[in-house]
Amino acid sequence: MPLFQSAVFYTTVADLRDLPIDSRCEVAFAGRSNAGKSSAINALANHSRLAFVSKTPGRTQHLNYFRLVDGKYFVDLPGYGFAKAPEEVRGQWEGLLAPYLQQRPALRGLVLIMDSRHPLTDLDLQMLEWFAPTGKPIHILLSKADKLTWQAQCLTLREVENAMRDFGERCSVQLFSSLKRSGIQVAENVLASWLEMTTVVDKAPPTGSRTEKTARLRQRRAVGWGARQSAAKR
Ligand SMILES: Nc1nc2c(ncn2[C@@H]2O[C@H](COP(=O)(O)OP(=O)(O)O)[C@@H](O)[C@H]2O)c(=O)[nH]1
Ligand SMILES: [Mg+2]
Repeated sequence: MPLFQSAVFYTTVADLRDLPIDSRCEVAFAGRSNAGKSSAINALANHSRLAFVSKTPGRTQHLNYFRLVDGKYFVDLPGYGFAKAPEEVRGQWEGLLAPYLQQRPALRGLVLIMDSRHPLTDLDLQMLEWFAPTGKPIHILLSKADKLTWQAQCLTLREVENAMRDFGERCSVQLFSSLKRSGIQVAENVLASWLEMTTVVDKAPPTGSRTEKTARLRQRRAVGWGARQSAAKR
């Protein structure tokens, strides 16, 4: 069973005073509106509609808490980037988001979702520049990877990895697709370690299984390819 499968919607917080007091560990999800944040939370929880409750009118501007197990939560933050009045943006940032991200002891790290076709927007960079000095880790999901070719995925990953060097070693990046359900295990491992939860390790295939034979065959082919390469160089 996926680790976060028991996630349930818990509460919506519009005021710092209403933050859950029993929370020991939580992970916040941020990103531009439409980047795929709700879909990523749903994919991690293996639940098709869980995070879409945060689309309910009245909840989109607030923090939405999903309880994983006792005292551990995912927190869906308001998406940024939609045209809003500057004073509204400032009010929300200064009154709720900034103090939450900066001062919440239970917050273990930030997952930043970026559409892999348009990563590193100005607002993403502002968020990174602002959050990195807290010293807490940041994990970037390059979402909707299914919309890129394999080659474009590799290029984007490298580009974002290079840009992340400026933000210190507590920042990691991966490709992700909620649609194809790819990258989920990698993300689950990162979040499990932040939340001090234990991931369920798949059982190793029995010796002599087809999977193992295929792996050996692939290894042999790879070795053969390497050998041809070095022969060509000589
Ligand atoms: N192709 C594809 N579309 C996705 C993926 N994740 C999200 N979407 C689509 O992108 C749109 C915005 O997704 P949503 O999760 O609501 O974004 P949010 O505003 O960041 O919460 C929706 O139409 C989703 O169906 C993905 O992995 N692949
Ligand atoms: Mg959403």
